[in-house]
Amino acid sequence: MLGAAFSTFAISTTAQNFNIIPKPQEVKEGNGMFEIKSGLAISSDDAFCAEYLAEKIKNAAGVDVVTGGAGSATASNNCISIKVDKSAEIPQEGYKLLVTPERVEILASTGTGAFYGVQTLMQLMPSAIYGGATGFENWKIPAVEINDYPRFSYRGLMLDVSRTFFGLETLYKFADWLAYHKVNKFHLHIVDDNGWRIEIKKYPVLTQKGAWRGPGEVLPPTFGSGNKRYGGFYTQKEMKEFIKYCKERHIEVIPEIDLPGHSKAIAACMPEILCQKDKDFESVQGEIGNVFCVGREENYKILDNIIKEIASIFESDYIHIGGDEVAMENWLHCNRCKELMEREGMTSADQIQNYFVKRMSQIVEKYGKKMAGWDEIIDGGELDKNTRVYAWKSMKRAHASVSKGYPTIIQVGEYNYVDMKQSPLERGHNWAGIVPIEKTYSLDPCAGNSQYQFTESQAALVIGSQVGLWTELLNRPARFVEYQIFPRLAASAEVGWTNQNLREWNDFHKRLTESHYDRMYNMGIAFRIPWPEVIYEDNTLKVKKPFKSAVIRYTTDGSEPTVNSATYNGDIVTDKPQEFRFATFYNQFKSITVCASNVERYKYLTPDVEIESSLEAMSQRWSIDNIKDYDSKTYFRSNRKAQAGDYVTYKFKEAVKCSMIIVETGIPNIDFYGVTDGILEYSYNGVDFIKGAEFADNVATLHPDKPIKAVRISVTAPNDAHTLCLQDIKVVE
Ligand code: TNX
Repeated sequence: MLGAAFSTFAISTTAQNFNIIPKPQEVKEGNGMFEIKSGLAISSDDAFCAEYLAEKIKNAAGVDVVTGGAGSATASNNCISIKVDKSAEIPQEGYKLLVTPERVEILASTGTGAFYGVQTLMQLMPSAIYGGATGFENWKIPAVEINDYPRFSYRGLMLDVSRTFFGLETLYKFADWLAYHKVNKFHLHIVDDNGWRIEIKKYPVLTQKGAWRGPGEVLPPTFGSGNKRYGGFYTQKEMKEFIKYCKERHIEVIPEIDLPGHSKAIAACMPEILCQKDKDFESVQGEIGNVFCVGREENYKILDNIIKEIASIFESDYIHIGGDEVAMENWLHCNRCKELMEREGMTSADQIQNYFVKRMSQIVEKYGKKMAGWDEIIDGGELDKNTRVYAWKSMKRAHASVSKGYPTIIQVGEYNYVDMKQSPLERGHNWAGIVPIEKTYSLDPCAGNSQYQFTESQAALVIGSQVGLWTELLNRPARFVEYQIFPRLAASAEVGWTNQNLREWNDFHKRLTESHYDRMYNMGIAFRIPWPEVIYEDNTLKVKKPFKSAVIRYTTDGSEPTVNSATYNGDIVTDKPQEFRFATFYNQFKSITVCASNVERYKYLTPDVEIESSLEAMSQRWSIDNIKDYDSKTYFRSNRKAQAGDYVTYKFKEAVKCSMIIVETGIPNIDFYGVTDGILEYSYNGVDFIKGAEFADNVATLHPDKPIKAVRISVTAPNDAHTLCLQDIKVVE
């Protein structure tokens, strides 16, 4: 048992001296340090915990460590003892950690609790513990007593591996990273329109064909996969091994097979699952042919076969069946669905969805699992009250879910969607707003928001929260998956773990920037670094560091700052502020590059322009006129994919003298559905065109040396989306 030594510990109300994330429920500071020395003994009731910790210490501190069963090291002073005692009065997943100058003890009532005790202990060590860098000096752990347990039993991450495929190496890294943050659920969005990513033995076609997109594949290229074959999948064997790895780290892997919409990948392989109708209706994402027919009885046999295999691969009690964003009009025009409606006395599409969801719950239960789904599943009729609802659209929908009595996970866009931009300047979606880490941190899952507050009994139905990464925009830049998830996941981990009264943004931010950045760095995570705020005033560039220890580097010639650029050390007096570029650095990682926010980087011209194009607009809203008004909020969307030979010519009324023309394609500021393969040409006389630049990442740039009359986008291969979006060109003086 933990010794009487506690009484000598002063109680400190915050753990900030230790900068632990997620913040423990109770921390009592002690005196002195425990020093890790060679010959360290780790005794444990939990062999995995002992080996896990020993491995980390051996690699990082370079000392010998011996491990053994419980009690094996109690006599020794140089020891860490990990005790799992079922009868200990410690909550599930909770632990007590005692560090004195003599010894370290972890006590828990479950292996999970012991594992989390180990995680906290690691955070008390130098962050090299995560990096495996040997030879680090001063392996000391401050004396402390921590009593800790999670607020919520569900603390998760959702990752969409369909739109962008992530290989197993990435998944394994994430498992480690989640464990370090005491996150215990890994929700894999494993099937969507743009790729089927798990082997199903009964239907090998799903991964032979449905896992691939590209020219000549059953799935068209999209989201930057371009004019090449793109895809991948996990075999059942691989997935089972991964699940085992996660389980050792106390992480449950929850599979999602998104149904009955978002099903283009399977429909492309097995078109017979679709409705019988003469017209196609698009999903919100512009996909057609992606909805299961609800009236086709054979479909339930197929789904039964699939769920049977999913249930045997994944150990989770839950199977998530999606249910979101279904283009339901398809059902209302399908003979079989109409017959079904008639037979069942249904009058609305929501009821058809409810019928489908109920059939799915029967199948899921047949294989010993419980069903989960997105918040749309609560519409159109009742479901079993054990159904787990993932609220995503809004707090209003979360409120609707708990009001109807369903256990609910909060993954609400405006707080938890880490595919959203972190600032207006960064890549990402924005339909749920800008989601900076402060916003993620500000969520109290049990509270709702000012408009939709939860009563006590409603709050009791909230079993946790998670951040989710959808991956339409994840094709670039490199390691963007880490950039989007971290450190927002650290904030979310604390939302899930730490009691609300202990949480405060400034305190979290301090722990994050003083210690956790360094931990993440050592974990090998290319996390997002905030950029400096720069303003130009009184002939001076003034920089506000985004955090105390931030290193800001800058250039004076408009180029990208690098690790070798000058370090900012105070105000810069200049009359050429537009030439300066700044970025925050964390060793080799850096923030986005900015210039002074009140200085125009370029001076843009707005010459009168006429457009000629082989493409037609999807509708009046997306008219070609939108790209000649120099209003970046309006843009053009074509009614089809672009093909080789398609063109768009911007013809100036008068020849324009300018230093540069930047042609960005795709949705402005979100930057997808652009030109995949194409060239930008220009003309001095409006008739003869000269090849200028090739499009790369949707953009091409020209530097004309005399006044020009026209620029032309010439598409050389199909773009990797169902539509092509175009913007105003940027003409730089
Ligand atoms: C909505 S969230 C979706 C996803 C998209 C996401 C983009 C949900 C259940 N459906 O299919 O990827 O928005 O943010």
